[in-house]
Amino acid sequence: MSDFKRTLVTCALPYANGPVHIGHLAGVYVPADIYVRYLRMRGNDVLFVCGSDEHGVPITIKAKKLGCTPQDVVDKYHGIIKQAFSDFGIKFDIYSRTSSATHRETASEFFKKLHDDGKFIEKESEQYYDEEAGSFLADRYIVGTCPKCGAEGAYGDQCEKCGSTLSPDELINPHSAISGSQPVKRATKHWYLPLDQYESWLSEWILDGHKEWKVNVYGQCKSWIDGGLQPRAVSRDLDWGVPVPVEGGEGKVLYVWFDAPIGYISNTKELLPNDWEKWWKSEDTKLVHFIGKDNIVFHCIVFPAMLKAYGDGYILPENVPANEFLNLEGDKISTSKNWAVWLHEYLQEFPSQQDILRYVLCANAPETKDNDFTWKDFQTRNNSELVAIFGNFVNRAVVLTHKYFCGVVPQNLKPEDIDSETLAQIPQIKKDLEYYIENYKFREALKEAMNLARLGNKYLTDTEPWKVAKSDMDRTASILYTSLQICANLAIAFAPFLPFSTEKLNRILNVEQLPWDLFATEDILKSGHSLNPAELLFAKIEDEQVQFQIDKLNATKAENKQNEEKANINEEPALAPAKEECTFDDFMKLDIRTATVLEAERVPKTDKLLKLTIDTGLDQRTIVSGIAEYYTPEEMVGKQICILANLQPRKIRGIESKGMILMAKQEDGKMRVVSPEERLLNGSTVG
Ligand code: B3M
Ligand code: ZN
Repeated sequence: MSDFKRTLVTCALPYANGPVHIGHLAGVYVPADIYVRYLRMRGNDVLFVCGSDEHGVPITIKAKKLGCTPQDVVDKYHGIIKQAFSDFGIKFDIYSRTSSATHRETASEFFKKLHDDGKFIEKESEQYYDEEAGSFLADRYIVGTCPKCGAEGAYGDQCEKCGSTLSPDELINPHSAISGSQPVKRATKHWYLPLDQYESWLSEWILDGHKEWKVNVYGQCKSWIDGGLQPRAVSRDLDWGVPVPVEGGEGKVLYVWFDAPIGYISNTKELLPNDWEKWWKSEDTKLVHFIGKDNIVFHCIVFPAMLKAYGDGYILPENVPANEFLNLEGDKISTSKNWAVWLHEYLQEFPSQQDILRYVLCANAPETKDNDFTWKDFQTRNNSELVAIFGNFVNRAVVLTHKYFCGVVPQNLKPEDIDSETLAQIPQIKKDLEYYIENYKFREALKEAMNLARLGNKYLTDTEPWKVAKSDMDRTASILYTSLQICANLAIAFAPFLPFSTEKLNRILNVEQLPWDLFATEDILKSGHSLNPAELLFAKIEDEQVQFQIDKLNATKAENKQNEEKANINEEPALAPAKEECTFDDFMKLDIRTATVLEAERVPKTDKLLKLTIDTGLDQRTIVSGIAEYYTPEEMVGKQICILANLQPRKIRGIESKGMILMAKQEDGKMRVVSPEERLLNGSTVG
């Protein structure tokens, strides 16, 4: 265990613009909760802090969609999210919200101090402005055609179709999502945190000082730092958020990523108004942020730079165990496409079965790479692990104890080697489990807990007390005594992972939660101790239940497809404007011919260029063409195309290109080569 006196654990504050789903749980909240429960069981002083992130554009967009105020949106979802966490046993010490008065004051004061201390730079820049709506447009409020994939409705910060990160300037045909009008550029002033000034400090702190961070986290930090950090705007032209508290800040609010992480501090303050500082300003506190991979830069670079700039003894995170993403049945989880398993819905369909989901999401957690949740896997893990191994073992041990010993832990009357050999394996399991949890490897840790159940199951199968009982009650007593000790160990090992089932198990064993210190010790359940009647720890998931869920997802998929098709029909891209008249002679100057692509390869160090060797009928020649965005080299080989054969040769990237490939270009950026309807001789003229 570490040398710290206390541990402050935070979880990313979910945006209060929708309910939470399995992706949230798997990536952030289940691992954090396991970690906290474990530390608590070991007697550590822990504070577990979270809350809703109620500012930012995602909230205002949702409000617009629903035709209500942002406050209505956050009030609704804050309640739903808080309830879902509590239903799943995620036991925060406080779950507050960034619209609270404490947060507003704290974030405001934080900004003001950095401002007054001269830690910001002020800059004017040109940003999109909607003249009809009379407001500046956040990146999310600018929509247009994606320059990468041609999809309509891409946002100024991202295309949801192809996942590319965009800037508003890249969008084709940008227009305002508020009024639909064409936005104009207008100058506006903002405050920036000059991250470049913190670059060498960050490099030393993370790249030299935290090599133990998860590879995905360390790697992202390294690429940000190596790429050179830029000043980041910490204010926005928006009317929803914490108002900028300094002169010139009218009509502006703090950037949501500036105020949200301060939420960790304000929520601590709200819970412990007189005692919060020891959690934030003492070198004895270990600060750990649990987050998803899209939040790494904010937690490892921006927030630490803010804390460093503020000074006053604020500590920095000791670790930031960020997870990758969880997909659902092979597709990216998407709130807008309703492609998710919502926690509140799960509980309606699988009442009181939170632990199955906790188990599956941890066993399959996206710790090192994106992972997939499937209902089939959910069923298999429940039926063949929780039910068949853990549940089955406990049930057999308890039922047999009731049958032969009236539910009282028997005496160890006739021990044999197999008993001590079995129990002797527990200390190693405990050690491994501890190592894995302390190093944020929760999947591996959970495997160890399940191995303990496997050990018990195997022990019963090997010793067969139901047979021995026919002739040797003393030996039966020892077997059940040993089995019940394993049950007690299981009630400790699984406690951080499966709180609801562990509670049941404790009830069956008739014990209060056993402390971690008893794990792998002898004689946890004394002979003479009475058990309660057996209950099933887990129930089988039937095929029909799984099929119901799959059908539901298929229906969502079909609906999405229909909507997409409708949208495509309604939103045909505009055509390019007609060109000026030309003479017949002008046209006749162009030598357009059919040709076949013989070879194709990418031009090294470019995204767009292919080098093609083509047969024009007249000769074989090289053309360099910017079509790599639309065709792979393999797709091009063998294609018959049309070329402008008499275009003046020119050098592109040092390669002589003779001619041009004719392409049809749709206004949204989509391009296709022009080919004769039927294959012709190469060199046939087009005119
Ligand atoms: N609300 C983003 C997210 O849910 C954000 C996290 C804030 S943590 C300070 O991805
Ligand atoms: Zn795209």
